[in-house]
Amino acid sequence: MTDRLSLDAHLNGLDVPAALKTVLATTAAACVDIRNVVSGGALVGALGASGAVNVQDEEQKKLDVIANDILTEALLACPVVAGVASEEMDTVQSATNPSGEYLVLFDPLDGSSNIDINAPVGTIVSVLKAPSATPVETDFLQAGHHQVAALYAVYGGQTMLVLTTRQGVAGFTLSSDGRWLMTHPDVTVPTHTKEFAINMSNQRHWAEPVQRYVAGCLAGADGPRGKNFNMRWVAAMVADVHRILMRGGVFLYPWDAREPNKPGKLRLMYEGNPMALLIEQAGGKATTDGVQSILDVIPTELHQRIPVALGSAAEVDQIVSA
Ligand code: FBP
Repeated sequence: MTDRLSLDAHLNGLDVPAALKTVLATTAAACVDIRNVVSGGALVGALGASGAVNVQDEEQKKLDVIANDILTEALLACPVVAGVASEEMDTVQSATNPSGEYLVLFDPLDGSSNIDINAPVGTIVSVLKAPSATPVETDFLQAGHHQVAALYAVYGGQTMLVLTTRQGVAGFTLSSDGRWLMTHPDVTVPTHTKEFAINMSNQRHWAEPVQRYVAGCLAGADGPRGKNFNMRWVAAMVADVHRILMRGGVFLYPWDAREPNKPGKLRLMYEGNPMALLIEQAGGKATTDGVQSILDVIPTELHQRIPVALGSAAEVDQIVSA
C-alpha cells in the first residue's frame, strides 16, 4: 500500500503559522479521544441523558458533556489557545496562556439525537484569531469570513476528519492504529445535484419559498425541475454536510413557524460558520436567508441561531430563487 500523507505531514506542508498547526493537531487528537468514547457507547457509560439542560435549553446527553470536557481540557492546555466557546457551555472560557493566539469554538457532539441509536454523530470546530491573550466574549463575535480554519470529525462507518485552512478542503481517515491519514486530498462539491436534505416533518411550518423549492423537488421529472430528486436526512448536520462534500446535494434547516422568534435551529458560531467555510472552500454555496452568505453574518450573540441552506452551488441558487 502506498504511504499516505499523515495529518501532521499535511499541516507541516501548509503555509500557515506554526501556532495554528498546533491548534489543529490538538483538536484532531481530541477528536480521536471523543471517537474512542463514542465507539464504546453503553460499554463506557456514554449513552443516555446527563440529567442537565444546556444554555440552548436542550437536554444534554452524557456524550455531549464528555465530548465537551475532552475538547475544552485539551484546548485550554494548548499554549497557543487564548480561549474556547462551546454549544454546551453558557459562556466562553479564557485560557491562562500568555501566548494565546487563537479562539476555538465548537459543537463537541453534533447530532445528539443519534447517540443512543448508533447513528452518525460528529464534532464541528471553528478557529478565529484572538485579539488578545485574555479574550472576552465579544472577541468571539467575529463574522465567519474571519475564520482561519474550520474542521469536522464524523464518527460513522469510517471516522473521518475534514479540514480547511482557507486553501481548499482535505479529508483524512482514522487508521486502525489511531493516525489521521489523507484519503481525500482535494474535496470539491459538485455544482449540480438531485439530492436534498431537510426534515420533512416540519413542512407545514416552512415559509412559502422553502415550500415552493421542496415542492419542485418532489414534483420530480413531471414538475418544473424536469428531473427526479432523492432525499436524505441523517439528523446530524455533520453527516449531511459530509455526504454533500463527498457527492453533492443541499442541506436546509430553514426558519419555521413552530417558534417564529427563533431564526432557525442551528447555531451560527459553531455550526453555520465552520460548515459554510468548508462548503465554500470546496466550491459550494452557503446562505442564511437567500440573500446573505452565512460567512457575512455579523454575530451579536455567542449562541445565536440562523437559518441554513448550503451545498451544491447551482442548487443553492434554485433555493434562493424559489
Ligand atoms: P445538536 O448539535 O444539539 O445535535 O443539534 C443540531 C442537530 O442535531 C443537527 O446536527 C441536525 O442537522 C439537526 O439538529 C437535526 O434536527 P431535527 O432533530 O429537528 O431534525
